[in-house]
Amino acid sequence: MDNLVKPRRYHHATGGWGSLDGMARVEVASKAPPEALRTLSEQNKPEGYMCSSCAWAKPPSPHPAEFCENGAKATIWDLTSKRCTPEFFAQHTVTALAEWEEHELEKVGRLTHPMRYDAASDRYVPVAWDEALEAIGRTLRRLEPRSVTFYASGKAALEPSYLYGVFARMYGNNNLPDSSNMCHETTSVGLKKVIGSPVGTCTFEDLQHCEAIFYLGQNPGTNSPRILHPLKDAVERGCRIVAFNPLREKGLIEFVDPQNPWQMTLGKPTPIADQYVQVRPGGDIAALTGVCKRVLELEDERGGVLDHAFLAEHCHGFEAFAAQVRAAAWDEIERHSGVTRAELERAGDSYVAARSVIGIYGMGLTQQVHGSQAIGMLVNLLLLRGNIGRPGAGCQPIRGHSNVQGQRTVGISEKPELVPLDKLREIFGFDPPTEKGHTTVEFLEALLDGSAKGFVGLGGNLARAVPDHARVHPAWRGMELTAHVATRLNRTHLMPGKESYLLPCLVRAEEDIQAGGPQTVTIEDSFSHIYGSIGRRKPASPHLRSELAIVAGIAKATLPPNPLWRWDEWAGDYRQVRELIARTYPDEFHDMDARMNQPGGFYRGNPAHERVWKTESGKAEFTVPSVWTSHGFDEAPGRYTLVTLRSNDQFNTTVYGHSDRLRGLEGDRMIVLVSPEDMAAANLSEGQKVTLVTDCGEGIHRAVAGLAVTPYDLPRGCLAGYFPELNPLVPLEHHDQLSKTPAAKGVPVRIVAD
Ligand SMILES: Nc1nc2c(c(=O)[nH]1)N[C@H]1C(S)=C(S)[C@@H](COP(=O)(O)OP(=O)(O)OC[C@H]3O[C@@H](n4cnc5c(=O)[nH]c(N)nc54)[C@H](O)[C@@H]3O)O[C@H]1N2
Ligand SMILES: Nc1nc2c(c(=O)[nH]1)N[C@H]1C(S)=C(S)[C@@H](COP(=O)(O)OP(=O)(O)OC[C@H]3O[C@@H](n4cnc5c(=O)[nH]c(N)nc54)[C@H](O)[C@@H]3O)O[C@H]1N2
Ligand SMILES: [Mo]
Repeated sequence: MDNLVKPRRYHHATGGWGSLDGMARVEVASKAPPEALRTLSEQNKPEGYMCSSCAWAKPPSPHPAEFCENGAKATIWDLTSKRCTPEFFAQHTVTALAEWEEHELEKVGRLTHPMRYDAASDRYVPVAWDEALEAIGRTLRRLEPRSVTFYASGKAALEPSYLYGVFARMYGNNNLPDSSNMCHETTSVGLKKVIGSPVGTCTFEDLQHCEAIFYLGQNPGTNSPRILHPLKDAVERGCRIVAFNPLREKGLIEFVDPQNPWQMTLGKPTPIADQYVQVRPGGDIAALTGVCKRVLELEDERGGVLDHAFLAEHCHGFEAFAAQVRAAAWDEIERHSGVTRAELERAGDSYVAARSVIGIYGMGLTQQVHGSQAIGMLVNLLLLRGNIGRPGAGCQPIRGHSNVQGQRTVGISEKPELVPLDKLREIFGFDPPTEKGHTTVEFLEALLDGSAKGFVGLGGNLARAVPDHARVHPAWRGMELTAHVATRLNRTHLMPGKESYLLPCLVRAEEDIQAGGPQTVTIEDSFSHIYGSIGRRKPASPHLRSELAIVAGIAKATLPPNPLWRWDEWAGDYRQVRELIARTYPDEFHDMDARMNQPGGFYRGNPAHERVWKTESGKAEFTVPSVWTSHGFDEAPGRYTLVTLRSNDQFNTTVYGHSDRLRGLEGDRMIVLVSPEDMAAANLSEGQKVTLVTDCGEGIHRAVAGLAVTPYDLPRGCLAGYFPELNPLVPLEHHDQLSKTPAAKGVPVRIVAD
C-alpha cells in the first residue's frame, strides 16, 4: 500500500493544454534533440514523413501541425538521443535484463549495432551484418520451412512488407501472421464475410457528410486522436454521435482543440457524444439488437423507415434477421446489454433521424469470442437503411498500427487465398505454397507443441503482446532461431532461441540512403489511401539498415541464386519494388510512383464502397447472431468480465510513462478498475491489493497479483486493467471463433484478496 501512487482525477477535456504537457514529458524522458521537434512539422504532410503511430488518415489539406499528442510522442520516442549500445549489452546479462520493466528496457534507447546472442556469457554481443545474415540464412535452410514463422507488426511500409511476404513464400510457407491477428483480424474475416470487403468502406470525405455516427468500442482520445478533429467538426455541423462503451472515455465526451488558440485560452470544450451508451462488455450484440428492434418498430408504425429498394437489390437474409429481432424480448435485450430499453430506443430514433450513418468500431468489438458476430450486427443495423456504399455512410473499423492494413494488402497474410499467388508465380518464377499458414494463435499452439522452431520478427514485441504468458514464455526459448528486426530492446528479445539476432533498423523519420539515392516508402491508412513517406533525420547510428535492406539481406542469404530474384537491386532502388507491387496488384497500385505524393495520397478503392459485394451470395449479408453476448461465457457468482485497455501513455507494449491522463489515472499501471457498487458488494477498499484469477474452468491456473483496487465508473460485473500487464490472464484458447483474434476484451476472472 505504501508505494501506491493514488490515482489522480483529471478534470479537463481531451486535447488542450494537457496533451501538450504530455508530449513535453515524453520529450524529457526520451531526451529528444531539438531536430525531433522540427520533424513534427513535416509529419503527415505531402513530401514529408508519415507518422508511425496510428493508421488514421493523412488528410489532403493538413493542419499546420497535423499530428496529435501520441503521434508526437511516437516520433519523439523514435528520435531519442539515447542509445542501446554494445557497451550496454556487455554490462548486462540477458537473465538480468529479463527482470527489467518493459518501460526501462525501451528507455535505454535506440539499438545501434547488429547483435548476436552468446549463450556462454548469456549476453548479446556485436556481430557484423554479413555474418549475422549468413548465419540466419544457414539456419533457415537447415530448418523445415513449415516450422518457421515470419511475423510482422504493422509498422513496416508497403515495400519491405511486400518483399517479406514474397520471401516467406519462396522459402516455403504462408506462416505470415501479423499484429492484425491480435487486432482487426476479426474485421478481415468477419466484415469480409458480410460485405465482401475486409476493410472500412468509408473515405475521409464521408465523415464530412454523415448525419450520425455510431461509435463502438474504440477510444479516440487515446488511440487515434487526430480523429477528434473530424468528430468535432461533425458535431458542430449537427451530426449526432452515439457512443457504445463500458467506460466513459474522455475523447468521446468532449474535446478541446490544441490547434485552436481561442478554445485553448477559454477552455470551452466541444461536447462530442450526443448519447453515451454504457454497454456491458460483450453486450453490443444485445444492444444493437435493441436498436434494430426499435428501427423495425418504427417501420411497422409509420413506414418509410427501411430502405426497401436497397434491401431488395443488395441484401440477402433480411427476412430471417427481421424475424429474429422482432421475436427478441426487451427484457432479454436489457439484461444482456446492461442498457435500458429507453436508451436503446433513443439510439434507434437517432439512427432513423439521420439520412446517412457511419458505424465506427475498434478493439471493443474485435477482441471478443464472438467479435465477428458483433461486427455482423453493426452491419445489420447499417444495412437496414442502406447505410453502406453511399456518401456520408459506411462501416469503418479504426485500424491500429500505421501500416497494418497495408501489410495485409500487399501479401503479409497466412491465408493464401487472399494473395494473388498466380501473379507471384508469373513474376518470380516459383510455385508459391498453397497450404494455409499460421495465425498468431496457431503459431503459439505450434510453440507449445514443440513444432515451431524458427521465428523472424519484422518489428513488434510478440511474446509480450500475446495471451497466456506463463504457458507461452517458457516455450519461446526452445526455438532454434529467433531473429528480430527492431528499433529498441524489448521483452521478446530477452527470450532468445538457441541462435538469436537483433537486427537494428531505421525508423520512418530517418533518411534512407541506398545505392539509388534517398528512398521513399509508402503506407496505407484506415481509409485505404496510400501515401509516400520520406525520412530526413540523420539515422541514430551509422550501422542501422532499412527494413527493406534487412529483409532482402536475409532472403539473399537464405535462398538459392535466381536471376529473377534481384535482392540487391531492389534494396538499392525501392521504385523497383513498387513496380513489383503494381504488377502484382495492377488495379490498386498502377502508377504508384506518380500517385503516391499527391495530397491525401491515392485511394486504392473498395468494391463495397461501390455496392459491389464480394460475398458468397454476391449480396450484402444480414446475419442472425447465435449468441446474446460476444464474450462467450456464462455468468456465475463472483465471475467478472475483465477488459484490458491501453493507457494514454503507451503504444501497445511500449510504455512511455505511467500516466493515463484522459482517464484521470496517474502513477501506477498495476491497478484494477472496479465499480464502486461492486467494491461495496465484494467488500473491497480503495488501494487494496488483489489478485485476479482467470475463471474459465479448464484446469490451468492463470493469475496476476498485486493489483490495486481503483474505483471507476464501470457497469456492474465489469473490471478493467492494462494491456500488456494483464495478458497472463487471457487464455490462448479464448479467441474470436472465426478469425482467432485473442479475446482480450472479455476475460472471465475472479477477484482474490492478496
Ligand atoms: N496512443 C496509442 N495509440 C494507439 C495504440 C496505443 O497503444 N497507444 N495502439 C494502436 C493499435 S495497434 C490499435 S489496434 C488501436 C486500438 O485502439 P482501440 O480500438 O481504441 O483499442 P483499446 O484501447 O484496446 O480500447 C478499446 C475500447 O473498447 C472499449 N470496450 C471494451 N470492451 C467493450 C465492449 O464489449 N463493447 C464496447 N462497445 N466497447 C468495449 C474500451 O473501453 C475501450 O474504450 O490503437 C492504435 N493507436
Ligand atoms: N491483452 C491485450 N493484448 C493485446 C491487445 C489488447 O488490447 N489487450 N492488443 C493487441 C493489438 S491490437 C496489437 S496490434 C498487438 C501489438 O503487438 P506488436 O505489434 O507485436 O507490439 P508493439 O508493442 O507494437 O511492438 C513494439 C516493438 O516494435 C519495435 N519497433 C518499433 N518501431 C519499429 C519500427 O519502425 N520498425 C521495426 N522493425 N520495429 C519497430 C520496437 O522494438 C518495439 O519494442 O498487441 C495485441 N495484444
Ligand atoms: Mo492493434
